[in-house]
Amino acid sequence: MSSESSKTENVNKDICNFLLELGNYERDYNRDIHRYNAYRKAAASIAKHPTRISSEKEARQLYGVGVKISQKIGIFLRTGTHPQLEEIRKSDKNNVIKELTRVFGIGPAKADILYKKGIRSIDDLKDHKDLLTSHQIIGLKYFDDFEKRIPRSEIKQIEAKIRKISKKRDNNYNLIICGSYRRGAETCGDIDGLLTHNKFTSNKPTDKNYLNIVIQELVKINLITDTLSLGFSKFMGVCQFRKNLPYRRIDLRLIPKDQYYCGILYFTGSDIFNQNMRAHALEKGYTLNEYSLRPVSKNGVPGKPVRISSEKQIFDILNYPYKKPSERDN
Ligand code: 8DG
Ligand code: CA
Ligand code: CA
Repeated sequence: MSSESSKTENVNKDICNFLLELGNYERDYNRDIHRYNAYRKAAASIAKHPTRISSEKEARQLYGVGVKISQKIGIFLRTGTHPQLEEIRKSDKNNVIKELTRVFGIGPAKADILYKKGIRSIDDLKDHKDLLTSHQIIGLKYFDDFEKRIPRSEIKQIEAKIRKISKKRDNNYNLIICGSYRRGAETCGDIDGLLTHNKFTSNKPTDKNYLNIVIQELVKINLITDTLSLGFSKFMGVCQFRKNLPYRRIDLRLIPKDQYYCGILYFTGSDIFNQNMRAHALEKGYTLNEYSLRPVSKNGVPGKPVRISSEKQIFDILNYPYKKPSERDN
């Protein structure tokens, strides 16, 4: 995710890929999300390092790189590989799980079930759609397209279109695209849109289906082609900007106006950046999530949400150095 979006050339790309491969293995095979995060954090930090790392010691000095990971980097630098990596690459089950989890909607647990049922490849899956949910069948249908990165220019056009259609329906709608797009990436994995409506706030319950209204309009003009899921505040689906262009994964969320800034902060990411900022918030006696920033009392009970009027204000309250979206890789 972050290697594609980095703006300067990464002279330590081989080391990052090595760590990400070990990390993915921990996530997909051992379901160890902590180890996975540790590898990702180290890789993100190394990706930003401007010069070539030449030793274990040098790696150890970087933020987010612990003793064990730096030792592995030392071995990788000396030998060009690592015994653990060789093991992973030899394992048939791991390779199958790696292939099956490339289908959107198939996670490691499902891949494991499919493996046990004898599925060994994407082609096998095509003959056994009965083992898949409707969600996963869509993932399989658009398998090739979903692997393609989305050029920034295309998202920009999709953004303009959704904005125009929703505003035409009701001028109180506002749209912002977050995720890697807002961080300035030249290509993105999917589209993460946040929708607000001037009359929709968290303290005023409503039975008006603000999100569904927009989705229906987008279906009408054939921009949205498939729906994976649609609830009151969250849509997941597929869109196509123009015939002959690839089908793209799109998520749209409706957020109450009063939760707008915590929402865009969260959905802009990166996820590593969010984790770090949330950990910092806790140290400062606050709890931060996609909805709100709340002070935590001494006995651990979160208080009322702070009224927020800009994204920067969240940083200021937490005494956390402000980072522009393009600087939020970790
Ligand atoms: P990409 O799509 O170009 O690969 O990168 P991305 O836009 O950064 O990733 P994403 O998976 O689409 O997630 C969008 C944002 O949502 C992400 O930047 C930060 C936030 N987010 C978290 N944790 C998680 C999580 O566990 N899953 C997802 N989907 N998003 C998360 O902070
Ligand atoms: Ca995204
Ligand atoms: Ca997304």
